[in-house]
Amino acid sequence: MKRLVVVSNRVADLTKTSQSGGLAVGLADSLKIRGGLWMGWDGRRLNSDEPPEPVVKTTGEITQATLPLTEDDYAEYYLGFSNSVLWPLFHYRLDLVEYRGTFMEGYRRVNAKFADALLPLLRPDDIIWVHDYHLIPLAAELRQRGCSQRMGFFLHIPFPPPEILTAVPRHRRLIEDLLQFDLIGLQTNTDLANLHRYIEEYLKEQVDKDGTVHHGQRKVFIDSFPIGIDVDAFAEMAEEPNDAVQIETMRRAILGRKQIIGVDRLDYTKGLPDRLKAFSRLLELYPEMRKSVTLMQIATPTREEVEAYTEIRSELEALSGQINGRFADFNWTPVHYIHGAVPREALAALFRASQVGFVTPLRDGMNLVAKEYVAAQDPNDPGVLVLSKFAGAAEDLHEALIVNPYDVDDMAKSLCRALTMPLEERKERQNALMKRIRQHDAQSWADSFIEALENCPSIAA
Ligand code: ADQ
Repeated sequence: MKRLVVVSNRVADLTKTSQSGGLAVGLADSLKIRGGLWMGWDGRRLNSDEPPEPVVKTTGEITQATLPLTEDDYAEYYLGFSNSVLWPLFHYRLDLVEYRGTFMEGYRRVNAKFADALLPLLRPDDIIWVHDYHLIPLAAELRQRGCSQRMGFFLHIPFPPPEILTAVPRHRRLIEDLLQFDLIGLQTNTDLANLHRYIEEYLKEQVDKDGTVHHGQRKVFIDSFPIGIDVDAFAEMAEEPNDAVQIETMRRAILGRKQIIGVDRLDYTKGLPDRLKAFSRLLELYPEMRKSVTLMQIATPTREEVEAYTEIRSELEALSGQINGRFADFNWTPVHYIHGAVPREALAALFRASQVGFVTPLRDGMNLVAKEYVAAQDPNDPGVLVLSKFAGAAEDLHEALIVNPYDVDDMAKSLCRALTMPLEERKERQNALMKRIRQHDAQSWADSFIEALENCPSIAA
């Protein structure tokens, strides 16, 4: 069995997979079984320009190699090209792209650094799995240094239509670099169609029916691998009594109130302002709902140094203040807004205690919160998932109430339908959704990607 080498911007703590998302959960077992190396940035920012020495630490079968970035790397590669160019652009938000020439240089420089640091740690028959938009040029950098190992790439975020992608300066080089991988994995069929179209229309190369691209002398295989969660682990967590959540749930039950829950990183792609507006519209359109429902929105701050992120924070705080100012009375606060992270155990219990999971990204690669909400439900009295049609998860989770996250009235009406849905219909939808999230869980995601990577024709062949 070949050793698995994983490279991503940050390295997850594999001793705490219960605290982590789909990536760490999916990879932990594969790394343990095959033995593995995981490399990424250690989160430090140094002033020096000296080539960074990776810190290598082995625990059991798994070795972690982490390296620091310089302040310039952080500004140009991380905040710059990755999060002010690729992130907004790949989420179809051309209006939020902030491009500077130095960003591209920094992006390439850090990918070259990663390649230099990884090279001495590689063995000839390793298989290498690279994650996400920060590291698109990594295979090209490694190939330039003589690596012929099999390399796969998985994009966690959407792949945009070519009309949007071509707004990135030097987009052709970016995609040609991407095609230095042997296997490219995307979340959904929509992403797949977008990449196929770019290859056919802009590179004038053919994509075979089975997803193979003949790029020069090389064969590159492209497919979708929808990521999932560890369903049983999350469901078990949700069943565990969580004191703080239980007390609050009992209090609501006595008052006959229902709860709608939203949980997200505080990101402009998650559709948070319109989500709050939809809740406000619900209270306007259906006055009988007043005092009988609350919206709990938990939002964890991220990337606060990027300007677009500070704006979303102020906008949300203002909106929740306005809704509460307009509708609250002395014993009912309609919006409960929590700015911060919540432990996963509490999150699972909160999902179970909420009658509606409200997940309305404007665009999302997959969205694991939608799947976590489903996994957490009580099968005898399940809640209802209201899900944006622009989340990757909507391609599969048909039994959710699918909404347009730009249409506040549509969302308000779906909220009302979810809150009043009869038990039988809720159970039927929940059953079907559970089957779907089990079919594409974290482990099957990792296994199917690794199997496809192992089956790629090797470069030497
Ligand atoms: P994210 O954009 O981070 O991931 P998502 O898939 O929803 O989005 O995963 C977020 C994870 O963080 C979930 O496990 C969630 O429970 C947790 N989380 C979010 N807010 C939290 C909070 N306030 N407190 C505690 N935990 C919180 C990217 C892509 C997604 C893709 C994933 C995986 O943007 O589209 O689904 O990678 O590929």
